[in-house]
Amino acid sequence: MSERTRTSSRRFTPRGLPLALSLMLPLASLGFAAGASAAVPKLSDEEFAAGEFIYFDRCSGCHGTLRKGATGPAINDEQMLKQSLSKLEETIYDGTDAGMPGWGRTGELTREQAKLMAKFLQLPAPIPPELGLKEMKASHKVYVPVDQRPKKPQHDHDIDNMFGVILRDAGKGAIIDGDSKEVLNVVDTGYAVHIFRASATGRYFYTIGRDGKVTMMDLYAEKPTVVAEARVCLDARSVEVSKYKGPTGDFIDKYALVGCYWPPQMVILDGQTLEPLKVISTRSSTYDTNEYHPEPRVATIVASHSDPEFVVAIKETGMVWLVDYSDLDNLSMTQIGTERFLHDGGWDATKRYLLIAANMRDQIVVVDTKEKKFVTKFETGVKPHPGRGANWIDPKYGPVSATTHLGEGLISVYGSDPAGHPEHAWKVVREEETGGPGLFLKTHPNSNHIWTDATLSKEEGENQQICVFKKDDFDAGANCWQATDKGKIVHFEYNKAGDEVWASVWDNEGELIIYDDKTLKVKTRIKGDWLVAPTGKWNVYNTVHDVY
Ligand code: DHE
Repeated sequence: MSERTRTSSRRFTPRGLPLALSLMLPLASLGFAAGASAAVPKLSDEEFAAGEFIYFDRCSGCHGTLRKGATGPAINDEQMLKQSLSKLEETIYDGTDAGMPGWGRTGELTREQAKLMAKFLQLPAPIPPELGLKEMKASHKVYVPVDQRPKKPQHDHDIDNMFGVILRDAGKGAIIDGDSKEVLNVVDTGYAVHIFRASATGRYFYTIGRDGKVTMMDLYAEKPTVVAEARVCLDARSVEVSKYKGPTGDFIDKYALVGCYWPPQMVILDGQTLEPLKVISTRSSTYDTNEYHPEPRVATIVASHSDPEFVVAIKETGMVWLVDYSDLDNLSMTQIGTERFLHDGGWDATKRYLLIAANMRDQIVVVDTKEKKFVTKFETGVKPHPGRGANWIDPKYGPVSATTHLGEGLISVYGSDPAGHPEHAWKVVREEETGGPGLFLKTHPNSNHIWTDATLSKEEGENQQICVFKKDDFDAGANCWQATDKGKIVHFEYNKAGDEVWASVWDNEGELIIYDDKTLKVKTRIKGDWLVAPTGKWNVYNTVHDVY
């Protein structure tokens, strides 16, 4: 059997099912000595491939494909060789106070896998291959051609109140009728889908897998089905669909944009068929020091409602690109310097300002998409993480927006109405403790509540809590309760009417808990063998109209 060492030629195994399956094989005991690692470790090809997949699945999102760091620190082989294998194994298994999850403690990695990863990190990072239009087109499939799709819905369900739910570790997605709670279909998607987005008409749901596979589902079909797919990245987190109709043209559902983590690029696809049309590289320079970066990843993407533009956050360089899709042959864009390590974000209530977390700088940045300019940035707390955020009207401060934090149990509320309340705009006006370090918050214009999770808390039971704040009595603090005794609570979504909230129990035997938003009482629980590791979920109407 050949072995990987520091001097081995670098290569990367393209990710896919065979690799995922290889993970399910028990890893042989690796038998290396703990202590300062003077020697470079050795891994067999099989072990190296398993390490690559675990790195891709659990580590690259924070540390980067090339291990140059982003949300997590840089972890290249030289730095890792300075640590003993036992210390590295402990970090991987137990996590750190700085916020790294303990992958062993959370049950995601076995002790043997943590040992394997310690060795893997002391070897040079393999450089993954590039992916061009030719390879993307080879993966492109249209299952139902446009002219064979129905002209109107083939069922009586209210499409606006349908929900798309990620079944993360099953590589599937579920479509659920938000009124009857009937599971309309469970469909194959890419691996570990990160988000769903609805098309501008609300007819299609698009998903993006961590493996870069984008799928689209037709909600007019008798049973929602996948009508097209393509693999346009090797690692990805975001997808969005064009929403502009106006003097420049009708681009409703015309284009989809997928943002890749690797290769560092974005891809414009036909919104009806997912045919890949154009690749735009993000390799460029940092906004501040103007140094070349080999791996600027695409983080959040939103579609402008008022211009034919995708608004794209480029993580490592700290740039926001306004990509004008009205003429793909003569593509133009505005490149706006903001702050490094952009991650997630969404619109203010007017959909003019985009508020994005530069999480490793503890800041929220504000971009004015009308003037196409950077507005400002301000500190909130340790690693802000708004998801798409939350917008409401505060009785004292007027229109406000808010974020939770990865690094502490804190909700920060800031003014977001520079026209009507300039004195509060882009300043933190309220802060309250949540149940613990969390990922998401959500509200709805028809609700008096803001819901927060504490998914990242390491305290026993805290990550199973939900905490809710009142818009009209925010100072009263959070009303918190333990919502489950298994898995973790993650992510919320309202129904179209804004009177019901869906929360996920992130567990292999997952659940969706549906609350009455007024009484905070459980209305119903959705369970089933098919409900494997539910994470994000999206209501069609709220997603089309960016209601949050
Ligand atoms: Fe996410 C949003 C990246 C970890 C669930 N996540 C996003 C977005 C990005 C991102 C760039 C914004 C997409 C957009 O709006 O266009 N997420 C990353 C990471 O890099 C990170 C830190 C590590 C990784 O390797 O993926 C990460 N994310 C997670 C998780 O651990 C979660 C809980 C489960 C999972 O899939 O791994 C998770 N991320 C989500 C969800 C959203 C999201 C549910 C969308 C929130 C929304 O309301 O739109």
